[in-house]
Amino acid sequence: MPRLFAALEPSSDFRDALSLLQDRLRAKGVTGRWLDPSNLHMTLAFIGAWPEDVTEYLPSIPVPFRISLAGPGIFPGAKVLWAGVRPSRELDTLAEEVRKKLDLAGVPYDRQPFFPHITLARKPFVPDSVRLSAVEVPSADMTVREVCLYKSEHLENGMAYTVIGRGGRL
Ligand code: 2AM
Repeated sequence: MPRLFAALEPSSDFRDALSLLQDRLRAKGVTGRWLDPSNLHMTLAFIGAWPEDVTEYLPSIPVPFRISLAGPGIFPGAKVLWAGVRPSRELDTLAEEVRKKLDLAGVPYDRQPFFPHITLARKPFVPDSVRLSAVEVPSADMTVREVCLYKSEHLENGMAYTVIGRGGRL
């Protein structure tokens, strides 16, 4: 059964900025299992193993809006190093709408509160001398036009996250 999640796909400029942020963190001595730039995404709802394609339940975005890259951080437990996405009302509303639609369709998802972030590395190690808040964040914005359905797969060389559907396009 595929492992599914709903997420935003970075534009190519946004992806380049994230990759540059990964480079800057590496240059400061931060290590970890870095996500390949092709795998970077911003999760709105994690569904997990589910037998059917749920693309038809993804909301469309009648009024596109902008999101901006923010500074890096680490969740308590230090398992994930992420790049923040500046919180906004539009983004919160979109995440709520995705989750509402999944609820209506009877599709289960992880109910952890939405915290907009893009995972850059798993199992990170940040040297004591590095203050994440002092790392220069490349400036990046993108327009959000669609919600993507992603499939998560274990491949020989690690995880791969692939877009398998796009909301509002049917
Ligand atoms: P994370 O990067 O912060 O771990 C695919 O696994 C995506 O779904 C990742 O962006 C991951 O967030 C997110 N996700 C959210 N809840 C998850 C869960 N319970 N298990 C695995 N991934 C989850």
